[in-house]
Amino acid sequence: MSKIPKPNEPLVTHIFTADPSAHVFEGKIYIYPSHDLVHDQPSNDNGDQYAMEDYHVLSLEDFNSPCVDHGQVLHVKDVPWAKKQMWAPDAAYKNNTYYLFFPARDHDDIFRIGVATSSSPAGPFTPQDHYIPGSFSIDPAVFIDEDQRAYMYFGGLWGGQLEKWQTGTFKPDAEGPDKNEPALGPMVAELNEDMLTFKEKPQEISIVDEQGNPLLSGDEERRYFEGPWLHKYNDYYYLSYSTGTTHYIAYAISKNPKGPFVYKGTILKPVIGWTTHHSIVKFEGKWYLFYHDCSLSGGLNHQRSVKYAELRYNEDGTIQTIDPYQD
Ligand code: FUB
Repeated sequence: MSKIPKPNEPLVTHIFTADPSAHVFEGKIYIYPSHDLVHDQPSNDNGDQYAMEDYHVLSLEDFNSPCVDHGQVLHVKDVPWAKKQMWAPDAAYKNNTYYLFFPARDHDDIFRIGVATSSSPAGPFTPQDHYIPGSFSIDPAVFIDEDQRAYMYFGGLWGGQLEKWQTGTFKPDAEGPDKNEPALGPMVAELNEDMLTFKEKPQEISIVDEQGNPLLSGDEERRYFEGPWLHKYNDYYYLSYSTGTTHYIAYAISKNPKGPFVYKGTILKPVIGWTTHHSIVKFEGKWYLFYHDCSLSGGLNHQRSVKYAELRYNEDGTIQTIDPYQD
């Protein structure tokens, strides 16, 4: 049990947590983060420093209550197909079941996305024997629309291997598009009713500017890098994501859950640390951003802490940019 977390302060301080996916389940806020470990792995663009092995679930009764750590809910040693690097997870509820979606490297060192199930939002979760057939790369985010159709958004560059799948098969030496070519977008696939398999082949999402031109690979302030999240506000789908090398959480909107999405702006300014990763959730009539930074660890990129801030919309549906060190 920790003290009552204030905005822009770590939700918990007894462990390092990152990549928060927040949802309201059973009237409470449940947060599904990565669990960062203290270790001496080398730091590189391949992400070897993110050597996570398990997941914990956190919850908040509301924003006036301490954050509860429900303990370890899944470990890599219990996932038959996974070898290492339990990266950013997400969760969803359907069929009277809670689903935990998570990426990890398989025994060939290729990132795949798996599923584990539970009867409780707090876990523990029982993994499927195999990863989702046809899944690849990292950072699953599952959105269930008002019509109950479920979509998985996923994909991340560099350590997340997205650029290695441009031909539809894994090419270990493939690089991203040239600076003047359209940037790679995140992937989306509708899930079957069972929530364990894709209903269709994943397709790439296009993110365009106000003129309808695709964002270019060299447009690092705006183009997609990793960490997609999807929420709906006033009948628009909002796709938000990390720009990676420029460290923003940016967003784009569409009338269709598969896009194309029109770039709109920045939700979160750069945080302390290299990665930035977020989720957006509505609770008791207000909207909240969950994110992480490395302030507690003194800037160690692989030791991050989950925080929250209130998120506000303007009248025209645009989102006010959050400065996590000033608001
Ligand atoms: O936590 C490992 C990776 O770092 C995540 O999958 C990315 O989104 C980035 O936050």
